[in-house]
Amino acid sequence: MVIYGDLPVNNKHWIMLFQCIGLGYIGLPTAAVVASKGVRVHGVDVNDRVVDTINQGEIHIVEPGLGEVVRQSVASGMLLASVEPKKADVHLIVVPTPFKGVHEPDVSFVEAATRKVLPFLKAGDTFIIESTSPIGTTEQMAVLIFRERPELKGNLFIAYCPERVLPGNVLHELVHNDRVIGGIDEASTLKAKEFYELFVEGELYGTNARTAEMCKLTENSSRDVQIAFANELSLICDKAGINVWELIALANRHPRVNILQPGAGVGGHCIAVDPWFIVSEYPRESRLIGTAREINNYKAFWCAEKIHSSMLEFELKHGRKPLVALMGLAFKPNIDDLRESPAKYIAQKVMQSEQNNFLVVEPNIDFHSVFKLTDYQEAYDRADIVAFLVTHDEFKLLGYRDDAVVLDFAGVFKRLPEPRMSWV
Ligand code: SAJ
Repeated sequence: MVIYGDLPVNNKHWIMLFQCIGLGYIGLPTAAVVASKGVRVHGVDVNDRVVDTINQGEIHIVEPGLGEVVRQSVASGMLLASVEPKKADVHLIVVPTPFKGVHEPDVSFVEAATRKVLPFLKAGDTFIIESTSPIGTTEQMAVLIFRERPELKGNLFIAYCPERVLPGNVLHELVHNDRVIGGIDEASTLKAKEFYELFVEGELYGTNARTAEMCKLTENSSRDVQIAFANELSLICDKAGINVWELIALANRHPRVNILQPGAGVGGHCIAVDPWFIVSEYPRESRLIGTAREINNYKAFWCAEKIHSSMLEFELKHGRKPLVALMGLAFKPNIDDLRESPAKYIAQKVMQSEQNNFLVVEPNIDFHSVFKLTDYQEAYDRADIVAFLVTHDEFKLLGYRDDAVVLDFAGVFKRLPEPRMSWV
């Protein structure tokens, strides 16, 4: 067992021990990067299997480059994981904020983590929340802390700093992205900034806690609204017989237009979730944000309906049921993450009544407990109807099949299924 006290201390840091509560997609990379800067890190997670895995120098998530940083940090004794918190100088809360009820943010994990660390806080400590949180959460946690530990009032720095990293590029973005840091007071903002200066090479922008909380929700809502615009265009273009990909490429030649890409819907645990944190609290004021969410959800439903109607058309025309290839299950290209995936939703929906006539493809995973997976080339070659749900790189190398019905929802070939020239 490694005892922190036995290890050489990097004296240039004022932080003797950094404590990271939550060792998931954001917490673990942050813990490992901070450890790699010569600061001792105590990582805490409720899951003892996660803790054991990390203490063996291994990782439980898929993220390029992370395995090596964790291995080195653990081997050097700078990173140690546990299910229990301890005294430290900086405490970072990086736990999930899921939904409860109808799209209401559930901050109970943030609160539980705060309560767990409460007995270990001491005067002069810095307490930072990174979990995506509804406006006012940091202030609420400050109230909770000072109610239980009134002697710390005026002696604790409390701030909110949202994470902004893109899954798949976390290690680079963790260091190079600019950060927004909002303290409950000026001193807290400055102290939290000092912590991020240890490993962030991007700019650090100070503000208050509520603005920092809203900033995170705004970033992901902005992307959601912009994708909804692209998805809405795809619905209009489908009816109008216009190639939406060509349309967007042309419109984007305007110097002040930059439309995103339509797809099978919006997935992941961030963009498909965070806008609801605004909508649930400010429903009357956030009509555009709420509508964007509905449009992006509807797009997945629409894709499933399209597959169904293509299957019926095929059966009417050929007198037999078609074989359908569902290409991709991940929530976005070239990853193995299926969380909140519109592609998975579509597959589940179209396969509800019958499973036999579908070939499900996901080249980034070997096994799925619900779907029997087929090799992508085999599925593509055999199917009568091919529905592209994700633009994985492998799919782009396939030759276009003129002899199949190609439903290119994700924009692999960016072609219309068939020429529709109503003016001829
Ligand atoms: N998508 C489209 N069209 C596009 C771009 C994306 O349909 O033109 C879809 C993707 O296929 C996917 C979804 O949107 O289903 C979300 O993918 P993404 O790559 O836009 O974002 P995430 O969820 O991987 O990461 C986002 C990032 N936020 C922003 O870009 C504003 C990331 O920086 C955040 O840190 C992350 O959410 C988070 O954790 O909040």
